[in-house]
Amino acid sequence: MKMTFRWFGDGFDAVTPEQIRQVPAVKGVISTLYDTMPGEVWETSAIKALKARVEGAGLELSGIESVNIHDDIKAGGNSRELYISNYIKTLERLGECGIDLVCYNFMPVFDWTRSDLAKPRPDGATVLSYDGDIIENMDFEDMLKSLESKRGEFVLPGWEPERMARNKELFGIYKGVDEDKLRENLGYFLKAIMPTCEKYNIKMAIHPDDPAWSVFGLPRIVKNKDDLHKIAGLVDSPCNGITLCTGSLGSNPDNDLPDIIRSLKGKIHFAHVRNIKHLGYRKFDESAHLSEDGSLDMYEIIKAFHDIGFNGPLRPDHGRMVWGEVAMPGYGLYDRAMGVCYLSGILEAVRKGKV
Ligand code: CS2
Ligand code: MN
Repeated sequence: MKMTFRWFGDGFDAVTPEQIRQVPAVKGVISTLYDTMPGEVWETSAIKALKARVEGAGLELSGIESVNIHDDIKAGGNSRELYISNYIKTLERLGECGIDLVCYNFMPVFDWTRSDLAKPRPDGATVLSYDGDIIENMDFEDMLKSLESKRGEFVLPGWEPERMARNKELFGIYKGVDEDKLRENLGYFLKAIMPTCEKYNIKMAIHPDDPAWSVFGLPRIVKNKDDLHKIAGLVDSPCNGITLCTGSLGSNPDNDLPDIIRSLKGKIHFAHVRNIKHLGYRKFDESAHLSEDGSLDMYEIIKAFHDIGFNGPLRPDHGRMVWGEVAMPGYGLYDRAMGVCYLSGILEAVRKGKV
């Protein structure tokens, strides 16, 4: 397992690669070209500049999160061939630059959903939080307004204002797309890109839906063990794999994470490790990474990754906002750095215990 840290790039992230370099154990960053829109072909010069920036700070660019997928590919719209060929061009350029991991998601319209981006906890930290009663009684426009009022100067991943302005049109293209259709469209996309991925040895790692159930009536196909195995079976290629995100899958207490991890031996290319605290049916707060602060057993999770021989990049995922830090919701430096130290401690113990 290689410890990494997500970085959104200069101008988008309050954290710098130089700061990340000082977090013990971190060898690389997971980054993206945050100013590209889904469907766009990435410029080689921009990929090279990103790599040089990261390497200049003494880190490696360990993977891309995310190359986002155009909604026409997900919904199977008329322009999907164009956007698939654009995606392939981006993969070729990434491959030429030596990138071997791409994380993506297949959530229609938007990325992760929360009802609160800064819920105070008793210790004064603020966290991302989800309350199904609030979300289910909101319409999508209210959701956008609430996010807008709390995101500060930061653009949330997967919630680009330019795209969200077209949300009615985006919701429209998913009419008639149920889970089976969405999965079929994912299979179509994966079959088209796999030859390129295999040529450059780029491991594609699909990120689970967050939360692990349907929101705003949209279909979702990356929610549980069964879904993940169906996806692994869509295309038989070593490049078709999973981002195992404990916080996303763990939003549903029925998901037994160590069991899911063990069952996906060889298919996990990337790990997001964070904890959440279940508060009731479809209600949770994000917590510190520490097992006792949340509902997930981080020791058993790290042990499962170790036992299946997982050797890809792992990163802490969302952290709390502590010590007055101002940063992208979920992506401050301090709590994620604490998460790295804690996870590294578990890993050292598991490795030395040789169990
Ligand atoms: C991330 C996701 O912040 C997060 O929850 O794990 O935004 C993830 O980057 C995307 O879903 C992957 O495309
Ligand atoms: Mn994640």
